[in-house]
Amino acid sequence: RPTLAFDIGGTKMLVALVEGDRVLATREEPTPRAADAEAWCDRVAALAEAFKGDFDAAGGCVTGVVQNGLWTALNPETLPIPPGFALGEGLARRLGVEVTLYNDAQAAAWGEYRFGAGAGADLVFLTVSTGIGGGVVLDGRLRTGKSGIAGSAGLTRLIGPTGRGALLESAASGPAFAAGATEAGIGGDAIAVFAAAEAGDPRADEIIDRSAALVAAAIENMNWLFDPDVFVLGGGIGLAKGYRERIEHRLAELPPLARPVLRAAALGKHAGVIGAADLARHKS
Ligand code: BMX
Repeated sequence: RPTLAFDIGGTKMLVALVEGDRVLATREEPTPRAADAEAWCDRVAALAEAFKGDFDAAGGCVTGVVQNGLWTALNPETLPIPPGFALGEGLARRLGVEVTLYNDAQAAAWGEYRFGAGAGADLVFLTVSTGIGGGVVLDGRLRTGKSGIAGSAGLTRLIGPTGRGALLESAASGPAFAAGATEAGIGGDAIAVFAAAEAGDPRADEIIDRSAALVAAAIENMNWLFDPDVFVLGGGIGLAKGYRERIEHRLAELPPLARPVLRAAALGKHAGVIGAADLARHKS
C-alpha cells in the first residue's frame, strides 16, 4: 500500500502519495510564513484529505531539525518554527497514523541513495533553496548525528579575513539572491535573478556566480572530510539552469585526488517525499 509523505520547506509544502520510488499523486501549496506551526499541521492534514483511505503509514520531512518528534529551527530566518514544537504528535492526531519524521535534506539524501543519483553509494546531498540543507549517507546508513543536525551545510560558518564570517546559507541561498537582486536593481527573488541572467544581465550573472562559488567551496571542504563517492545537488536554486555547471567549473580546478563528483538530484523536487516515505517503511 502507498505511503503518505510530506515535505514542509521554507517556501512550499508538498504532500504526496508514494509507492517505492513512484510518486502517485501530489498536492502542493506555499508555506504560510507566519510562525504558526498548528496552522502548518492543519494545512498538511487538509492536503492529505485527498488521499484519505489510500495509505496506512506516513512519513514526513521538514526544514529544521526533528528530535523525538519535536521540531526546531536551526535558522529561524528559513522558517520561524516555535522551538520544540510537537510535530509528530500534532500530525499523528490529524492523520490518524504514526508519523516518522526527518529533516528535509536528510530525507532527500536517503531518497537519492535508495532510488536516485547516488544509488548504493556513499553520498552527501545538498539542497540550495530557501536555506541550504544537507544529508549524509555513509556505508548504507543515513547519518543524522547525535542531535539530528548532521549534514546541515547551510549552518556552516564562512571564514573571512577577520575570522568568523556569515553562515553559508545567509550568503548563498534564496534570501541572498533576493538581497542581491534588490541591490542590483533587478528586484524579485532567485527566479527573477536566473531569468535576468538568461536574458544576459551581467549583474544577475554575478549574483549566481557568487552563490555557486561559495557552494563549490563548501563542497570542496566537505570532500576533504568525507571523500564520498558522489555529491548530489538539489533544491530550486541547486537545480536551476546552469547553476550546477558553475559549481562544476570550479571543482574541475581541484587536483584529481581531491576532486568531488557532483550530480543533479535524479528525483528532483520529489527527493524528500520519496526518501521520507521509504524511511517511514523501513526505519533506516
Ligand atoms: C536551513 C535549516 C535546515 C534545512 C535547510 C533547507 C531551518 C528551518 N532549516 O539550513 O534544517 O534543511 O535550511 O531548507 O533551520 P529549505 O526550507 O530551504 O528546504
